[in-house]
Amino acid sequence: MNHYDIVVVGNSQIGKSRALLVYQNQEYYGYYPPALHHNEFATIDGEKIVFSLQDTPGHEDYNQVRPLLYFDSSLFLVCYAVDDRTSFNDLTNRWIPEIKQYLDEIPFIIVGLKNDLRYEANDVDVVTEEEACQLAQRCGAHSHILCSAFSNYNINFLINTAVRVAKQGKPKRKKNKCF
Ligand SMILES: Nc1nc2c(ncn2[C@@H]2O[C@H](COP(=O)(O)OP(=O)(O)O)[C@@H](O)[C@H]2O)c(=O)[nH]1
Ligand SMILES: [Mg+2]
Repeated sequence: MNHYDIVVVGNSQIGKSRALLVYQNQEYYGYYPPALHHNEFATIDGEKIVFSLQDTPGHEDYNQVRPLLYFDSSLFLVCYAVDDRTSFNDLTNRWIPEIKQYLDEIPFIIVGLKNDLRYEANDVDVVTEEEACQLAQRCGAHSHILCSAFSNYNINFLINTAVRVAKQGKPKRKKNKCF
């Protein structure tokens, strides 16, 4: 069975882990272990595949070790939170250069997390969909997807899209390959 690794990156506290928790358990509240690596099975266009979701710690303390989690990546979800402009600016300053430095040819999707806060935060300089789409086009991302773990909006769509895009690339390894 072909195997695809999907790696989630972005600043700390933007909702990466919560989004993965909601995808796996369909629940927002609950314990989520840091930097989880979780295998999932799916059938896409009649083909059975296995894919893994790799969470990563965004904090700068982990700059040296985080790239170890990029090994064998098939696709990156490069995330920001819509109510956190610093996290959006850091896509350009930090995250896109980092993934391109390690793996230039790997596809990536720009992901706007906490989209529920777009409608709540009056005094916050929210990131508009238009500017995020422009960034996605400019930097060669596959697409830009908005979602919210809190309201379970687009979470399944995000992961399903990620798996399909990853599958369009080459499979990274076979299940039974031995090292
Ligand atoms: N309003 C809202 N808050 C969220 C959402 N996702 C996560 N959070 C909150 O944001 C904080 C950081 O979430 P976490 O998933 O740990 O962020 P990570 O550091 O990027 O993994 C927590 O307090 C979450 O409850 C969301 O979709 N909407
Ligand atoms: Mg986390």
